[in-house]
Amino acid sequence: DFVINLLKHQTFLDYSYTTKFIDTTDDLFQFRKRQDRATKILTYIADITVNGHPETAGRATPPAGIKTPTAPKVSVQQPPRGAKQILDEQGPQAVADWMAAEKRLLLTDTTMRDAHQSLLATRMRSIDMIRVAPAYAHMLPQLFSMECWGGATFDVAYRFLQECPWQRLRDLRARMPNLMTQMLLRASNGVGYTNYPDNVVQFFVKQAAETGVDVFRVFDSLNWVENMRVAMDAVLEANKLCEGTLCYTGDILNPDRAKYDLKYYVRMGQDLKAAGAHVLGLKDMAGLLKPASARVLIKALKEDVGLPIHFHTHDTGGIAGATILAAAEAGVDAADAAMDAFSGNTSQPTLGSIVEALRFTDRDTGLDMGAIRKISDYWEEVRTHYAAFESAQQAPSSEVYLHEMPGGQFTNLKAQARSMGLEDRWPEVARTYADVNMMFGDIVKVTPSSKVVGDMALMMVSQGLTRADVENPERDVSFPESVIDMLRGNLGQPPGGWPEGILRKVLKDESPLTERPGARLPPVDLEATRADLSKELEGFTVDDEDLNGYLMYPKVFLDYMGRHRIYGPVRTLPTQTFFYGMEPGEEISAEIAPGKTLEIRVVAVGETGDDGDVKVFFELNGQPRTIRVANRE
Ligand code: BTN
Ligand code: 3PY
Ligand code: ZN
Repeated sequence: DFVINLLKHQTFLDYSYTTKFIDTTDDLFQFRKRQDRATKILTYIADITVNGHPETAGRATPPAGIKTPTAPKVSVQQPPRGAKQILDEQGPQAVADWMAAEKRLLLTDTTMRDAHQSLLATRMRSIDMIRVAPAYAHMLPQLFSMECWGGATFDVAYRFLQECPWQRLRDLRARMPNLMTQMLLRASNGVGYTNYPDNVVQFFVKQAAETGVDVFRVFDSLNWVENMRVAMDAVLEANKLCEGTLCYTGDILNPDRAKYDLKYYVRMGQDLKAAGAHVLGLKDMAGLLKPASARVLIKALKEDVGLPIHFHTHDTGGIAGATILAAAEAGVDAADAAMDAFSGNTSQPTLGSIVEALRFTDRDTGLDMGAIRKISDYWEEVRTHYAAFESAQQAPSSEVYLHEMPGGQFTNLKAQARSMGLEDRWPEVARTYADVNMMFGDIVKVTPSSKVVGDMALMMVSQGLTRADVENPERDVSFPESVIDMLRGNLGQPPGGWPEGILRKVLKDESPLTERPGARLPPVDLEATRADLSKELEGFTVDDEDLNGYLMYPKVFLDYMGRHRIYGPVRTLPTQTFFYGMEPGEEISAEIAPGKTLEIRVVAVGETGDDGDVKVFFELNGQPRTIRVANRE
């Protein structure tokens, strides 16, 4: 019946459909009421109400009676002009020139990407971002950019939040027409954990630019500029702002860490400039850059590279705010901060306090403190909904200077350690992480190289192995797959190459790759892949966004699509409903399409029948509806 409905549909006959067509065209499903979007969503709510959400089971719960957060109201007028207009009207070089000419310290708000990645294991849902996006556009038009995409948010959206990351980007883009959107791109690793063929990286960047990314922060997890060119060229090709980024590790003032000294960073900055970067990103993913080092580094980079500099750090050690102020004094052009309620610890330093600290100075940001407080109040309400994912440190910790873990990895590694029963041995994990870094020759640790170091550290702690045990040629060690892959050269080359001892121990006689992995990977036949995927999805029309999702994460994407067919657009549910279902008597609304809002009330939840099913009694827009779901408890 579905196929007949589809073949007869005018939009289908006109060839004017996209992948979203089936999803947004209810009359295709009229043959079986069970499959319309409203029923799918009720099925989801019923399932979660009866069985709970697997991701929140056994975790801390939000306060009882928690309500949907309300964002500050904004006018219906157009928001004021912002940096986005410079980009659109004059191009990316004009944005860089404007940055360099600005006296103010420009700020990027990271709340929608790095802050929740670093505090809540990346679990923030789109609806909580979309609701406040117009407030940013109207109340904080002086922001440099909104970091709201990329990094871990891409796969977590599909994998755990049952939503399409592309749709998130489109929705945010539309609501912040004056602000530049920013993403974090792991160069040849895309938004994944391994190198992709060049044409996959190019296709991804093109699509991200088309769907709505303005600023691309491009970095390589081993600081290998050679491995960044394909991604950077694709950004330049798309006429978007290319932030070629160096990752900071060690301490330039420490003579014992001479591998990453001032000369090293200046040289890398010059290489990134030569590779076409409009802006130099300085990415301190672990929060290791101290105020005194920042003064020296920023000054040298400004003088010897000459690009505007955009500084990113984490407050894991508790003094990152001081580093931003030192960087501002040394002339850094832009810096990242998180809205107050999502700041501090493994996240970025506190936006409002940076703004306040610079008021009445020559780096005054020009941002409105009242607006910041209102928006932060909204985020505070949002955060309470994610109690289940609060896993980060309770207080800042100088331990970060020992382990050098990126803020975005910290929460994940702790969760991994917990799931392996190693939570009590966290200090040992941290020390071992530092040992593994040295065993690999002191490398930059950032996704995905940081994950490899973490995998190795957890394996060693769980098996009681020391660095000396692992390096002992007499001793048989079975290495994690990710370690073997990295030493094979599949993530690229670290400065100075891999230490010979560990290389031989891991690879034995195998010879490693020393050229760029992408140069070896054959291009993917995009159209053949699209056709195969469409077949796998029973004729579903696969658009470029979906194809990109599949190319990055084939299995994750297919699982998402499978669930999507059963549960529908669950991204439109309030967060408390998505994670906890509904109570009898509770009422919510969900806008499943522009202007199409479902009013959903749960009347009662029945007992489990002999067949193991539970009936959940709803009112949908005032009409009674009963949904049966299996009790899987
Ligand atoms: C997951 O698969 O763990 C993440 C997304 C959860 C999707 C929903 S939750 C209700 C239903 N039951 C499941 O086990 N998965 C789906
Ligand atoms: C990511 O790649 O997701 C990061 O946040 C690295 O710092
Ligand atoms: Zn970060």
